[in-house]
Amino acid sequence: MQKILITAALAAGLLASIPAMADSVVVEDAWIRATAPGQDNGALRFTITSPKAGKVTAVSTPVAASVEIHTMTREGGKMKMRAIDAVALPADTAVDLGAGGNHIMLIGLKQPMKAGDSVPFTVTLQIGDGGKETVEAKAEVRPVGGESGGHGGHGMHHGH
Ligand SMILES: [Cu+2]
Repeated sequence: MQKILITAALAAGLLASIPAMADSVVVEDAWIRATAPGQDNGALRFTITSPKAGKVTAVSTPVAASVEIHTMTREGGKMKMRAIDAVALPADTAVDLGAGGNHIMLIGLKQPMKAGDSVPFTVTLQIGDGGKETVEAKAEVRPVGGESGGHGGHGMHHGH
């Protein structure tokens, strides 16, 4: 275990030292908030950096029936969520999908998200006017309460 941790720390240090030279899309800090039994929606958060300008057009994961990219807008004094087609990625800029009202909604969870679990997901991007690119990543499930407020009651908007 200790050996793995040291290797990971070295790798992280190496990546941190050359962020501007990355030539592929990087997904970091991916996590999902743990859900209660019976809760069928969740939120995935991650930071993504693309060396070239593009956009995130889709996210998928085997643990949810569908995944939507959501944004929060203020309507008549209330915050509302709505699905959007894509999130723009400026070149070489870390975009936090979870800040600024944007978030990734997991709809129809097939199992509860338990703290400590690792959940695979795939991000589909369109780079420039060119073709599609997919990036595989994993999200760590974190216990409820580990984040600062503002997202409470999220599931309420998605009740079925
Ligand atoms: Cu949402």
